[in-house]
Amino acid sequence: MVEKVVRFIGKDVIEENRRKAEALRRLYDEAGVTVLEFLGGPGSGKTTLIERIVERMLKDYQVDEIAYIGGDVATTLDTERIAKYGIKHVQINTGGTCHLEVPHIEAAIKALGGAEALKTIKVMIIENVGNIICPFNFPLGAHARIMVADVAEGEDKFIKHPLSTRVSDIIVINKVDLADYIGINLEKMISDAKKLNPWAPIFLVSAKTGQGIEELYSYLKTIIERHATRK
Ligand SMILES: Nc1nc2c(ncn2[C@@H]2O[C@H](COP(=O)(O)OP(=O)(O)OP(=O)(O)O)[C@@H](O)[C@H]2O)c(=O)[nH]1
Ligand SMILES: [Mg+2]
Repeated sequence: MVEKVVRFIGKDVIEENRRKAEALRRLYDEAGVTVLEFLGGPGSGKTTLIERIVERMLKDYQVDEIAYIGGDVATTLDTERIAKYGIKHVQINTGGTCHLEVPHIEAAIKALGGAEALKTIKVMIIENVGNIICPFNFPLGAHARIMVADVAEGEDKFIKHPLSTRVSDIIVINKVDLADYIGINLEKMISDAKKLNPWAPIFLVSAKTGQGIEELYSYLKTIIERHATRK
């Protein structure tokens, strides 16, 4: 009998989540809901960006057609910010885990009223836990995974996190209003991101001033509308 065994189970857990995420995607598609997932490091501006997007979305969609699932380790702070807009919302507290997994989303959908209620929702926004590594390894079946990196994190963020950059469908460089103050070379950030992921469109935005929000929103709306017509 072997007494000392070191097992690396991470891959199995990731694979299992990936399989479950495919089932979740089928559930979204059957319900006709488009799911947008925002991921990125702590404080990169995910909630602020979602606030700007929801404000814009409310000009095109009914308030009860939009839902938000907020992933956070311990607080309800972000969900409180989004709840102000009157959209459907659920908080998930992971209790320490640095990312959301499929069972978290299944529980959130149940809290929203289950598969039937999902049919009344047109767009479901998921904000993952603030972390630039773990959430990217655990897909949640979203139609678009939006990586939010901010200039204050340093211009090397994409190179340092190539896997996160590669699995993203859309890349947002946020807080561009601060770029000059902290001497960030935006061109370098863009070219690094493009080298790692030539397929993802890159949006330069400031969730604070509103710069670039309309362009990002138009792109997201195209995804939502394209999906709705396939229903
Ligand atoms: N200057 C500037 N500040 C911003 C911008 N976007 C967000 N912030 C600020 O950055 C801080 C963090 O923003 P949040 O939106 O809470 O960041 P987050 O990514 O949701 O944070 P976690 O959920 O904790 O990971 C807040 O003080 C925001 O006001 C921006 O475009 N420019
Ligand atoms: Mg947040």
